[in-house]
Amino acid sequence: MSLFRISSTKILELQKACPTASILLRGLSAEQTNLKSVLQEKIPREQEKIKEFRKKHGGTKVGEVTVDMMYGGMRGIKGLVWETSVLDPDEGIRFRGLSIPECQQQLPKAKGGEEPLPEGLFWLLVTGEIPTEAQVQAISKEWAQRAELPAHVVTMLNNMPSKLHPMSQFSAAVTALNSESTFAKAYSEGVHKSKYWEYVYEDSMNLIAKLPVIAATIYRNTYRDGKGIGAIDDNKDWSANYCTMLGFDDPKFTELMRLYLTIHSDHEGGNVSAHTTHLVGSALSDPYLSFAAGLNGLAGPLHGLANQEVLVWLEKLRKQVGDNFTEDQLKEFIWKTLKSGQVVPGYGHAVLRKTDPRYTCQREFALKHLPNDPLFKLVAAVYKVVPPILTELGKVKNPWPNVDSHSGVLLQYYGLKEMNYYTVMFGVSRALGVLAQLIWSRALGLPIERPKSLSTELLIKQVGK
Ligand code: CMX
Repeated sequence: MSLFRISSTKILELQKACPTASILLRGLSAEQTNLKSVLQEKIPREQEKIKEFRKKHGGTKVGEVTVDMMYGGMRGIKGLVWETSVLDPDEGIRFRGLSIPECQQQLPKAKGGEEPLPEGLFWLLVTGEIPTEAQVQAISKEWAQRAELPAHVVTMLNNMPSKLHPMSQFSAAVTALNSESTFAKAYSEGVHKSKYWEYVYEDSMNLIAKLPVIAATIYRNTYRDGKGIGAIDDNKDWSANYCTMLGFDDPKFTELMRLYLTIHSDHEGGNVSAHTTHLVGSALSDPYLSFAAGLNGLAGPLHGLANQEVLVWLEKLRKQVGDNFTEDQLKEFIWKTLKSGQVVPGYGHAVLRKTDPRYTCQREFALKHLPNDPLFKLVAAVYKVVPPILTELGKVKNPWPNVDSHSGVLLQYYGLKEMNYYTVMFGVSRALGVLAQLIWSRALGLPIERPKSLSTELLIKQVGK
């Protein structure tokens, strides 16, 4: 049944005439396994909706900016539109309206598996709809078929010095992939701007497909014998292929990776990696250049690198207190960290004000699969001791753990011990969110980003008036 040939104008008319039309259309897109075709139908409707909204409410105020906000990292300023997810300070992230437990429940899983497939999460982020199993399988296949790396990127990766941090290798390789950009080529040939999103879509799909190959090559070159990572299997999902290429064959580890790659994907638009990808993309730099810029931001210790920092910190703590520690010993170590002017990695957040649900779901995974692991017991004990201490400090707005506080212990348990590599895995996942948004940013014709800045001198003059 090829109902997808209905024009978008017809669909808009249908929606206006019949309130149940959206449900009907949802039914139609459930039959379509080609993500680009689903988008082709959705984009004109969304463009029209936003046009109407801006016509009516373009001048409506949504907030105010204070001097403290300007000096304080723009906290709380509503200045960006981000379609794929929204972060509530108390409840945590919702991907297109779905919480993490809802995603775990509703997104398709691998045969015999319990955790959601990141392919399904990507479909949800791009379309706003929960995909069918057939749609998820189509994405797995498509990514497997797009995974091959160009020879120059393989050569480049194989010649990286092993002392170069895996995140630097990662962002350099993604930058070099821009030789393959269909967007950059189409732009240089003068493509019409209404077509930008189609090329950004193609680049994004190719990039996501290639990321596990790049990431696994970095792992094996840096920490193993550097021998070939093997071939991508068309019949395996994205996470399973990644695990095999890394050299891990425990099905429980693959399940962990499906969960890991799902929950690290998106955290609305203002965080450093998302905002950077968006900002660079707004200059019409192609998706490879935009995402590589985002990766460089993710590599900062206050952002994604915190998952590496947590493990370094935990190892020091364990070395000092052993496995039969007391709460007082933990407190002493935490205060020592704070008094030496360092942060407790994995705790605090710029937006969240409660325990991160991404922490909670990883804790639940640990309680189910590794309840007696000594490192997990240490992480669980730290969870009791750190929040009251950070609260006592008086200045920390969120004393609760974030996602990075728990990911490393799970990876350690399954034998992926090289903590300098952890942020690369975060990066593979982060691509899903920021590239889903990049497709929409070009589809909606969002302009080059250019907020106004002021000097302190001018600000004093202006406020003093
Ligand atoms: N340990 C010690 N001090 C902390 C702290 C922590 N975990 N979290 C915040 N603070 C301090 C800040 O450094 C700041 O101190 P100064 O005023 O002396 O500079 C003060 O508390 C107020 O900060 P805040 O408003 O609560 O937090 P911010 O929004 O400025 O920063 C974050 C947020 C995440 C950078 C911060 O909590 C932090 O450094 N945490 C540790 C690093 C970490 O886990 N990062 C990962 C975050 C998740 C991710 O992006 O992956």
